[in-house]
Amino acid sequence: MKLYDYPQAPNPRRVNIFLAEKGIQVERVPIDLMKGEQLTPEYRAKNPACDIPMLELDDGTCISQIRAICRYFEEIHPATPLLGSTPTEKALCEMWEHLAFMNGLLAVAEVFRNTAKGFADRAVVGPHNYPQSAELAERGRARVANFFTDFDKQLQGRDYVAGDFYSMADITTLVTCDFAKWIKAEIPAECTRLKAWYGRIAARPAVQANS
Ligand SMILES: N[C@@H](CCC(=O)N[C@@H](CS)C(=O)NCC(=O)O)C(=O)O
Repeated sequence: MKLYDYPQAPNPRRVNIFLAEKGIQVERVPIDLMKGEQLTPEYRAKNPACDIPMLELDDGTCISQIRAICRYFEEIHPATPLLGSTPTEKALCEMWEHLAFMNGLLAVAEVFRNTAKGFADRAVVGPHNYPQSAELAERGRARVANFFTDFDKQLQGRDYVAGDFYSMADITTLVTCDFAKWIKAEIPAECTRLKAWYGRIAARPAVQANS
């Protein structure tokens, strides 16, 4: 199988950390987002969502969307579970990973893509072009600030985002905190739980290897 990758970008990094945690090696196919290689007819034919990462299985099946890709790897490599072990853990992991993506990573992206010069008509990832909006960028900043305080609160009395187990929810949250630096947003000093958690997760070898 092949993983279509652009390791500099935040979303592919989520899968790269996930795979490193599990010790899975996969052949990589580089797709240069700066050159627009995700929008070529060849790539579009494999992944109509025109995003990265994307996993192509040996039988030609193409799987995009990180939650789907990680689900696939969790099923074929269940050792070192990263999507939870019990029904409750699985649900909590999915819940908090989704919240980190929706309210964190997409909020940062809302600021970044609506302000960066190179994204003039590419404010939204995907096959369709959308213009930038200064109002969405401003709203995104407010959302990022709330993401930090909401996740700081979630970490009260918990070692990890979804509970007492390390999971994909931590990976997406950590990648979001790092992506926030692209818009010059840092974990606020008063978010002491989030800061302490960040220090522990960032020190993990799988994270260090994908930094
Ligand atoms: N919802 C997607 C997000 C993937 C995504 O947004 N990837 C970005 C890179 S961080 C991308 O492919 N961007 C292409 C573009 O900017 O046109 C997933 O879960 O896989």
